[in-house]
Amino acid sequence: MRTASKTRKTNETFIEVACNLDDNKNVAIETGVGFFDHMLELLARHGRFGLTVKADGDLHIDSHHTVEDVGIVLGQVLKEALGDKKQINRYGHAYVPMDETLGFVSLDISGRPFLAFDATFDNQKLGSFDTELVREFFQAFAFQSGITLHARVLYGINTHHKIEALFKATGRALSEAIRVNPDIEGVNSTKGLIE
Ligand SMILES: [Mn+2]
Repeated sequence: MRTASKTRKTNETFIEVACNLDDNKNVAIETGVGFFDHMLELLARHGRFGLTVKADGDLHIDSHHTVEDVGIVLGQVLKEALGDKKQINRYGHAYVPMDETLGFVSLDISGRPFLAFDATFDNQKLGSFDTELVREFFQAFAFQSGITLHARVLYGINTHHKIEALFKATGRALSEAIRVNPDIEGVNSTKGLIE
């Protein structure tokens, strides 16, 4: 089983993340930020991997440190669980419609972190979640996991729909990319190594 877990403590947050890429039964998210819990649960469910996240952050300030630090630790845990990346598809892509909104994500588990992010949100807050943190989360996640991540809202109106479409699309793209494919010999790169 491809599993990993990590605990990270700073003066701003205490984060515990565990994932299991080969068993999706256990998904439990508790960050203290309701909308963010909703998004992480969608990410795991559509990614078809097990994920537990516990975060105790400085929410009396705002949700910034908590959301960013969960992105950091989640990226690190995913990278560790993927191990030598042998036989994984490596690439994943997904369009996700959400009523009037259409989201798109294309990613490569490349070892070359990059974020291309193209989305704007009219609503600055959803509950206690600041919508500008969506980009911060994806940035932290892509850079710590070593994933080349392109995320875009093609069109839409409702902020909740737009963000939800991006998280679902990321989950679905990850589900494809992390999947072991018996047709692939070794690492899916002519280089023979993905770091
Ligand atoms: Mn929703």
